[in-house]
Amino acid sequence: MRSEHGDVLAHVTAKAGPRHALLIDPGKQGVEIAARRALVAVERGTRLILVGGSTDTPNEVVHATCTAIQDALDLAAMAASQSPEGNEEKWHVPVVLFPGGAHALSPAADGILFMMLMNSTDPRFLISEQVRGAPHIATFGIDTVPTGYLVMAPGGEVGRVGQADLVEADDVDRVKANALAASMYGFQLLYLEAGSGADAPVNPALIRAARDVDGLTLMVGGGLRDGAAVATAVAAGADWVVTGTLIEETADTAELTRALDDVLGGLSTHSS
Ligand code: 1GP
Repeated sequence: MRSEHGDVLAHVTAKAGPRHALLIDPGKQGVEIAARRALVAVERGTRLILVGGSTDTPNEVVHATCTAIQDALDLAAMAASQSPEGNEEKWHVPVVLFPGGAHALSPAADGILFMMLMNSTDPRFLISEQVRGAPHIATFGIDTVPTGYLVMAPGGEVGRVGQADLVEADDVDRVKANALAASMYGFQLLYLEAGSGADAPVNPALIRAARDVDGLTLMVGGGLRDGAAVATAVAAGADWVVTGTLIEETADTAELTRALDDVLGGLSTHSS
């Protein structure tokens, strides 16, 4: 299925080199700030906007946030189309739901990471929320990206809310087994999560363990705070790096731009 911003599954799984996704948590920022941050991020080179969080993200708030971001990107695309130096294509970045449950959906998104929290001990996060959400997603007609979601220690809020049996930093065999299971389920994307605001990102050895399994696009997030950490994750095999907290902590556009340029710089400075 093609949304206004193209085929989301094809975009996410494209072999396009390492890319950056900005996480906008609608529970942690107003809609105007969210839209401004997304705009600056795309201007600097971010290729995906994820919208979601573990708490305080009811449908109305998620919808208002997706709408504001889409409006801002559409306006920028229109301005670019009318300028001889403008690059309209650059602004066609999908806005994708990264939901905490079936209560955090919006038809204004281009797609959704349709996730199984693989190490949750609660059936809600393994299958029940997905079943509750599926009819709404079908009505919206938005793209779905079949995603395995695995939460590592320390896990933060998502580990607590999602009742995850956390993967420890040295448990490479467990990550490999989860990656194999994700692949056998037909998931296209595997998201390795340390938890938003984690004091340490996912251990690169765990990323390498997942990378060993062919065919999965790997997304890594939680605790990535600078270009060096991004470079380490990319060298270990991450296709996508996700940052949220770092951007939420910036006070103005200049700081935001500096933080984004540092993170995006990490995509190209890795040595494999
Ligand atoms: C959380 O992986 C994301 O789901 C981003 O984490 O907020 O630590 O960047 P941070």
